[in-house]
Amino acid sequence: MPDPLQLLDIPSLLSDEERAIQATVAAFLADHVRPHVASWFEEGVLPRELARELGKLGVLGMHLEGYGCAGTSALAYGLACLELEAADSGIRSFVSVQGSLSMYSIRQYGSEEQKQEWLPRLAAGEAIGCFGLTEPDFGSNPSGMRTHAVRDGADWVLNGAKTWITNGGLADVATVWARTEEGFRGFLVPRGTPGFSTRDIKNKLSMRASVTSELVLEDVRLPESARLPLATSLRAPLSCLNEARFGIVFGAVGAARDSLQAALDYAGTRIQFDKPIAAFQLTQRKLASMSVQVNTAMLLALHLARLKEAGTLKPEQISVGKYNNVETAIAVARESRTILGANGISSEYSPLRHANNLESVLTYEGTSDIHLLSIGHALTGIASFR
Ligand code: TGC
Ligand code: FAD
Repeated sequence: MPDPLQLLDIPSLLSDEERAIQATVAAFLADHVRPHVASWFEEGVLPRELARELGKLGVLGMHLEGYGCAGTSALAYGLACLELEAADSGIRSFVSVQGSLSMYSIRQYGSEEQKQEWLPRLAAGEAIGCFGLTEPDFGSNPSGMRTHAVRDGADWVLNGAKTWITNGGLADVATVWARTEEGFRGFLVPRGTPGFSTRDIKNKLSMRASVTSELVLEDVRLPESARLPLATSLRAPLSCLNEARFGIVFGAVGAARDSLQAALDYAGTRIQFDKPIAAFQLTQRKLASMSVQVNTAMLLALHLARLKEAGTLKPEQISVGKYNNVETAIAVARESRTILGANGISSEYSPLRHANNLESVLTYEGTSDIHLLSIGHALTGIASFR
């Protein structure tokens, strides 16, 4: 079956280098992830060894400059996210959190010593990072966070709890956001620091090939050198979210493309009433409508990547992409699953796994409601979050 994105000849809009990076990531996933990911999803695991393999592939912090990072274009990073999420949202989420939240927070707001200590190991997948912003009582509204850090002589003492933290139970270093008397600040908390513990969240019906955890901080004592020196307000963590949300704009296209591809393959071979079901007009209507949605979502992603490369991409434009592409992807995944009939509920086929994962993607990195409010704010000049 042809790549559904060939319908509008979208690959012709990419450079040779961008196409080569996308193909390399897709080939890695075909060998190392796709054969196993349905069982990882069923078992609710993500093998830690995958981190080093992704490090060797060069996708961890690939859009960052220096310190062992590849320094690729924003579009190349987006295309990698697309392929990663076409395999499973959990794999893209691992890479997003490592590169765009953990590494980006250190690259952008860290000291030279912090960058030297962590970035090369995180880029190689020798160390794993996580990013703790959400708390049990403060998700969409991180400005209410209770986790706090208090100066004690030359040290800081942190208390509080974070929840729903991707990679939390795997992480060697956590970027933890806390309120202080001086404003919001970020801290690097290494695994093993006394008073710092993690507990994995089980029984997820979505994003199962991903580790999601609580972080608990009980009188965690850290030196001043553990604070991210350039992070001086909530603007710092929110700017990290822009990076991860950008990757999701592309990742969602990957989950949708893979779902459509599964439906196209199935419809071409499944015979009912003596014909392949692809021959029925109602099936073709579904396939055609889904391919329009996947291709237009991809054009939006490409446009945002070009704005990012030009240095003009605004948060509300990322909101347009995150909102539209995730809502589109979940609709496509659900529609694809209907074409597969009973087989559509089996883990042998990807669409329902994608749809289940996308329930998390709809919620994290700003719910669809929050992104609509960001767009509304940009249109009207009136913030209506609170
Ligand atoms: P507000 O007063 O609007 O903003 C505080 C300061 O931050 C600035 N700012 C931004 N800066 C850069 N990028 C953005 N997207 C920004 N949004 C706001 C703002 O200009 C201000 O700066 P300054 O200098 O004036 O102080 O803050 P607010 O409290 O009213 O909240 C605004 C709101 C609701 C949009 C924000 O809180 C929000 O985005 N909430 C959603 C929370 C969220 O997305 N959490 C995600 C946690 S991480 C995660 O989910 C990882 S999932 C795994 C994966 O990625 O794969
Ligand atoms: P709430 O904020 O309680 O929202 C509940 C509902 O109310 C939603 O429908 C929301 O849209 C709506 N709502 C809230 N405020 C408004 C408003 N002003 N107007 C209209 N509607 C509103 N967080 C991290 O910090 N790091 C991570 O690595 C991370 N990984 C995650 C991984 C997974 C699998 C999941 C599911 C979540 C993860 N999160 C992470 C948390 C995620 O960012 C939050 O779940 C998200 O920000 C929403 O917060 P909440 O779940 O508390 O929902």
